[in-house]
Amino acid sequence: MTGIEYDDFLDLEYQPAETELVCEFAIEPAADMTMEAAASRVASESSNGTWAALHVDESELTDLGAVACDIDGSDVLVAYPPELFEAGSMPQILSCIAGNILGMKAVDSIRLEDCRWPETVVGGFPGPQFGTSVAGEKLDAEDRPVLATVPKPKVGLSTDAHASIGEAAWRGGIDLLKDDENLTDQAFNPFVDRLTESLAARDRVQEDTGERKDYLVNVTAETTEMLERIDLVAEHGGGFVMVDVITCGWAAVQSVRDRCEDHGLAIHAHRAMHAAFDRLDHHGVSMRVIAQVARLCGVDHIHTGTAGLGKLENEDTPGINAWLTGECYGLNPVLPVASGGLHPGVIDQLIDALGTDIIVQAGGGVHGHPDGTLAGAKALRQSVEAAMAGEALADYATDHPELATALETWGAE
Ligand code: CAP
Ligand code: MG
Repeated sequence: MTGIEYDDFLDLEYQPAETELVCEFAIEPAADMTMEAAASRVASESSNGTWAALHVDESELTDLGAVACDIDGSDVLVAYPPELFEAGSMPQILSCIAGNILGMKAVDSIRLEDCRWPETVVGGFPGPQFGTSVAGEKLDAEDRPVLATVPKPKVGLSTDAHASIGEAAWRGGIDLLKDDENLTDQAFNPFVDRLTESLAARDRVQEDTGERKDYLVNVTAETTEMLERIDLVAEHGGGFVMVDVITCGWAAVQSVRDRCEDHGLAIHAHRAMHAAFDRLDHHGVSMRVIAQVARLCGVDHIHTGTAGLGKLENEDTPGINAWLTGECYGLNPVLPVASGGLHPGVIDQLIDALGTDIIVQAGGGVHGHPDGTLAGAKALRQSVEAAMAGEALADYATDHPELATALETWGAE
């Protein structure tokens, strides 16, 4: 008989094997607990231990215990044996490494900051089908940021109004029309009508401008319904779908990834509700880990913030983007999306901070232009042209009136 006790899960001499999933946690132990005691409880509860010492016949047990193997201030590394995980099941992995431990009394707070994903685990997942290559494969934006816009107000526009705003935006130089996160299939703008009218508008603009355009239509729904909506997008000639990945859940995202591969559709991941996990800097799950999970599950784009230039709180956008586009056992890189309070006056700084392999998404910063959506779209495209040419926005604006008006309205920071 062997004992499984909390102490069995702490070994500060232990060197994790390449095959193990190593998680970095920031931990604040409970008042009556040492860091060692808290760390061993985290390793235990997230693998095969519990609060009571167990007495198990070794011959009947696969040893799946995790090891808390390094403590540095509040940073704790925990190594997980790959056999603990079901291949290709993101819910199962998260139930281990971001499950019960987030609510344990042994810690005052705990945040999953980062993961080192081994090939043994990554190999169970497909990764993105297109990722960064959408810019050249599906659009004509290979040498510059992809431009997207979301009509505002985010809900309430009729189908006709929504499609005609999209048409103006595409004509002004936007590549992707995007639905907002809470626009799905409501009575004021039903899904199928919006899909068909918007794609008809897209086709007209493509014909007139000779530039490929597409539509990030929000298919978010209960999973079976969502898969049917994906089929409809393919049937009507769309090239992309948008999914609210956090509110849908990762199991649904995995199903979406499969179905999108059947049709050659790319997946735009919106992250509404991510802040419930990542906004507190001492508790929850970091956006870095959420982005990693999204890449493994196979989204092609994901929102990662604006490096502090927009309206929302952001966590280390450059670092997250570097992970999404860096090497990961051959998985395709994900195209990061900068969005939230962006307008033409900040595009030069945004490109300085994040480079050109991004989607720039602006809602208010296009449709709030005093001369309307067409002018707003032109202004955004002009700001990108200026930044790509290394010209100051104010200089470029002297013979680009739409940009000039945008800079007067919102300033050039
Ligand atoms: C942007 C947006 C996006 C946010 C989400 C909005 O609109 O459509 O949902 O970007 O945040 O409704 O706020 P604006 P994030 O361009 O008008 O701000 O990208 O950080 O996930
Ligand atoms: Mg939105």
